Amino acid sequence: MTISESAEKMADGAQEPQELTDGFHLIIDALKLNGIENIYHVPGIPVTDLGRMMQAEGMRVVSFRHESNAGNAAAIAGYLTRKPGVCLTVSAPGFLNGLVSLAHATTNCWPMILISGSSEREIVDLQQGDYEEMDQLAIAKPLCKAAYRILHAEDIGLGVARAIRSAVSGRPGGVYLDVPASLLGQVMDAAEGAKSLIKVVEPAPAQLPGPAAIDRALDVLKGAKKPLIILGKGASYAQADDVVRNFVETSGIPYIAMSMAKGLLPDDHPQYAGAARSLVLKESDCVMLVGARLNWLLSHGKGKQWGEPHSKKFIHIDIDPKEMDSNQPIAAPLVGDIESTLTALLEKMGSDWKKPSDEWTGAIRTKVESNVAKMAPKLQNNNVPMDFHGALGRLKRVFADNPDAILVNEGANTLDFARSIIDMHKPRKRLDVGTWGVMGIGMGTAIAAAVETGNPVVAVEGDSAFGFCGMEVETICRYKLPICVVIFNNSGIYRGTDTDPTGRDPGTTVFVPESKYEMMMEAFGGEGVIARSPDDLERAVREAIENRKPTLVNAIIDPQAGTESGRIGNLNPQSVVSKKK
Ligand code: ADP
Ligand code: TPW
Ligand code: MG
Repeated sequence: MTISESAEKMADGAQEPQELTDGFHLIIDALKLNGIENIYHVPGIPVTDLGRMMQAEGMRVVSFRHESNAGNAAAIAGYLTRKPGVCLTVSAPGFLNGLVSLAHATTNCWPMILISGSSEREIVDLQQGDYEEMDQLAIAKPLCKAAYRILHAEDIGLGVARAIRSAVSGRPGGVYLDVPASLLGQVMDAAEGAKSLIKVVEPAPAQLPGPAAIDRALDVLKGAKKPLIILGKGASYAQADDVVRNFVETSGIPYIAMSMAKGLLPDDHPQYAGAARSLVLKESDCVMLVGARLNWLLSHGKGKQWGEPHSKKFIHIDIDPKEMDSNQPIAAPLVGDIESTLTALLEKMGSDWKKPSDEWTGAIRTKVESNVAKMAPKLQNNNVPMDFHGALGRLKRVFADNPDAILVNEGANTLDFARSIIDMHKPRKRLDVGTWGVMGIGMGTAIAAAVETGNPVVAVEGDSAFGFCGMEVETICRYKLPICVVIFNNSGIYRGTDTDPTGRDPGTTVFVPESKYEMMMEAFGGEGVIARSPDDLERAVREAIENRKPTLVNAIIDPQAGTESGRIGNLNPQSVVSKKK
């Protein structure tokens, strides 16, 4: 019903005045009914009032300076909560700015919904040049898990329910929800509207592998002499922390954790083989993947790093059947959710499970201890200018004393060194660039981490990485969030030493040397600190965690300290021709 129709109906006096609702409120009610309380947003036509009304209705609406950052916030909110993180944007350009993060969420298997306003369908479809004209639904479709458009107010409940279920069921991912401007103003009877809403029942149903699959996997495990478990961010997403721990400890199998799975069990766990990664990947004869894909981050399960070809059997737990055999033959596929699958395995393992030999676990322990001892003196250096080890050695201590603090991490060297140096002690406390290695996730991630958990957040940022999202320090100050941004300022991408061979311009990877990033935080009322020594750095970060004030620590790092592309320099294409020059 249009506004004029319903007004007419009320005016003719034939009936009781009708209580009405509209598209704006139905969207809000549908989200709230499904437990979605936080919205990551950039206002503008046609969604400005929607954002305002969401706030008025008690939702937490965080207004960003750029949709990429709002979208990255929604993506990580999905990872942290197992509910879709919601990003709300305007049409065409705002939608496109949000779309990268929707694709990022999908790639990482995190549930997210991008709700974008859109222009008049009739004009868009005839390409008559409407305000911010774009066929958003068609553009979103190939980049996310599902995409829907709602045309009628009475379908809002259904549209939101479909979006939620699509985002969180099976392998989670990003969903696009197209909300035409004309939908928001549509009115309908309030009671009918309330009845049209859907509370999604069991949005992510448990999924169990059959008993034969469980037996097969246990047979493969029993036959292994040198088994290894790899925990991925699917395992930390699953929030089955106790079951994961119980399985690892009951099996006695050494494990390594992919970047965002660090801390799922504490990194100082006696079975943690992180510091002997090369040894276990090479020598193991059976690898059990738990919520981790054999993608580029694990060299597709082959190559020198993995030892002799065909020397291992793989067991793989994943909710998506298509993941099996994607890179290596999987001897024992376990298609199911991690909690149900590990529980089923545990039930059949019983209490007298034979743990791996001391020979295998002992060799790993020896390697871990010698590598940790080798690293220790480097981490204690107090060099000025700082190198990555000196600076991160101090942050390692800060996180050991503050296990609930959330570490957000991006950059190249800054990412790779921090990942291996800073131990995580609790699940889902390390948030980073994910499967694509996206620069610029830092501020959106930090903001959502603070909003969703209330915990203090320390964002350890390469200076380049920070540049992709730095304007959100204003958002951090405006919402008074307990976020400490630490910029590892080596004056460049990878290093600060590049030059232009012609002498005309700065080198392509360098920035203004020793830029005063701390002034950006001061500009908006936060604390800005320059740290030149590890002592300065440690003091400033401890203080920021303690007082929960928005803080930016500009940590000046030796421009020579990094290496090209951090630890993945081998992925840069090479040519004999360019080498010769
Ligand atoms: P990492 O980068 O840490 O190796 P990936 O993102 O590559 O992790 O892999 C995560 C995997 O976890 C995905 O294949 C996804 O389908 C899977 N997954 C997500 N949630 C669950 C769950 N609840 N149970 C089982 N598998 C899951
Ligand atoms: C969206 C390519 C990978 S790492 C990096 C870039 C630009 C910056 C590294 O410099 P930084 O870290 O952050 O100063 P450090 O410690 O090594 O000096 N655009 C996007 N994503 C990626 N990954 C890139 C470009 C890249
Ligand atoms: Mg840098």
